[in-house]
Amino acid sequence: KPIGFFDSGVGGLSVMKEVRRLLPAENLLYFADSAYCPYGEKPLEVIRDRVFSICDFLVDKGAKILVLACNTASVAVLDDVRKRFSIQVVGTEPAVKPAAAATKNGRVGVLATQVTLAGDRFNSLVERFGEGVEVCAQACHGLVDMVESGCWEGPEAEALLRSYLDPLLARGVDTIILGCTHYPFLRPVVERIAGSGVSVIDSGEAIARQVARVLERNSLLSGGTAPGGESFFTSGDPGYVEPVMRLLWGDPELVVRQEKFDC
Ligand code: DGN
Repeated sequence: KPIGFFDSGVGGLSVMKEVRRLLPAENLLYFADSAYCPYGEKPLEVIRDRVFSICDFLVDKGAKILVLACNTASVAVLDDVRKRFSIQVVGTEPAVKPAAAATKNGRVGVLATQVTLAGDRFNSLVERFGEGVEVCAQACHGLVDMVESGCWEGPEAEALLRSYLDPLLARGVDTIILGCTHYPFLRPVVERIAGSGVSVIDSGEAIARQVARVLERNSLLSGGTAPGGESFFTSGDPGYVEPVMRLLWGDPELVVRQEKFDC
């Protein structure tokens, strides 16, 4: 049985890559809700309906657990999804805890979507783990679209990222959290702009470890030794999504199938 992943678009592949690294024998299913991307500025009810329909689809395909590889969807509807589905659901959240442990000067910057930063879940993360730390949040309009369109380096990416990073760097942050699963694909540019004195942290590895723990606890780990396979789906146009996924996943043969459902 596969692990079901989804994101508003291609960003969740950054999480699925970490899971693939840690759990090579697992079968993986990925759904990119490209027709509705980005979620960052959508009303909560729309996000909830989309997430429910996608999770239904993944469960129908045999998913043994679900991974909401999207901070925005996790902030908005993780509790609702857990109530609705009987299988285990792993969510995503900005890496405030590791960043608070890593910072030396007590100043941390967070890049994420508007919805993620405005949610109670984010505030409670900062309250729980950010004691004594100044957390500077920066909503990054447009970064998701940029990654979706296959632009993750070059002058355009650099200029937009600079406009978000400069205010954080001016406040002296020594640690930057990539609080959206699309942003790890922009990491090289972020690191170049931020310079060597700044650490850049994302949640991918921690989520992969959490996925492994959940599988183990529920006796769901694949017992096989053969490498697992992957299947990819999108609600958008595969002609547009497939080339981007091929590059991000690193497989020129990867096939993306279209799966549409209204809600
Ligand atoms: N990858 C999603 C996240 O982690 O928040 C992006 C959400 C969006 O579509 N804006």
